[in-house]
Amino acid sequence: MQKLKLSTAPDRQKRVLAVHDISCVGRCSLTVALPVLSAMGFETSILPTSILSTHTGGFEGYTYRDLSADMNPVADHWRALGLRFDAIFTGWLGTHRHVENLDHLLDAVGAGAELIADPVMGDNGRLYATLDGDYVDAMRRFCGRAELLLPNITEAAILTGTEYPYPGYNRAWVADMLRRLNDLGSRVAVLTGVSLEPGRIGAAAMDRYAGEMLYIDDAFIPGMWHGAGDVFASALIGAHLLGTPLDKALRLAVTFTARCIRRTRDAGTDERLGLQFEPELITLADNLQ
Ligand code: PXL
Repeated sequence: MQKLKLSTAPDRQKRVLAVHDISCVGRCSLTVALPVLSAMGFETSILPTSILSTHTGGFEGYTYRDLSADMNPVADHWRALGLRFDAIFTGWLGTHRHVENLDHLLDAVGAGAELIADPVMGDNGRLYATLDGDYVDAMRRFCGRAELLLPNITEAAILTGTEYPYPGYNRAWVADMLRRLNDLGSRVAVLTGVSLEPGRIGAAAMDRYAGEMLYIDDAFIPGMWHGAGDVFASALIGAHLLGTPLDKALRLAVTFTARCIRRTRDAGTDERLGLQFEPELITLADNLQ
């Protein structure tokens, strides 16, 4: 098979692989990662893990087609082509089989790629209903390989075997959790959906070599903002891969997500349709350094 001709120029466009489900309706996972990373200038390839008619958050009767059997043959084809990625970004995966297939993917095309994992598993202290203990075990093991890890508080508690912080937490708890996440193996841990004062919400991060906690927040807007984690993660990853320092990348992603939430709240559409991020993409691209 004829190998791909890949650029080695230092200023070449970076290529990112996004590995998530396709929820056909309800803006999350690939229907967020692909447009956001494209708008930020990346060549974005996708590996769909499954296809659902909608996401699973609040819809009844959604369809689900498992594509796990296709993942390894796809990776083998890419290996034969000599394909390489600058980063591999994983999100909602479906079952433990999908997570296990990632080892094969990394063997095939992972050399030189930065592995970025958003271990999508749950929210508000609860595991998503479709996931089970095997999934959690597989995800915990896989996250040990990630260089950048982006859980919310529920997922961080599950990954580190920590009690969910009910009724709340403080700055010291968040800093400790970031350290525990980095102890799993990551260089940078980012904790999403962190609120350190009433009426505010944002994200905290720690680079294991810097050791200090960064925290950026914005106004809290009550609601069930489906896909907000994916909007935030995609923007943060894009900025990070462009070489933006962590504090600036965090601010860019928090501000972008807050603007999308505000716009969605003002529009008053069904929250299950996800965030109206598309009209904000121009501002996001303009704000890149
Ligand atoms: O945005 C997270 C997500 C992704 N994919 C599917 C989901 C969810 C959250 O519920 O159900 C299918």
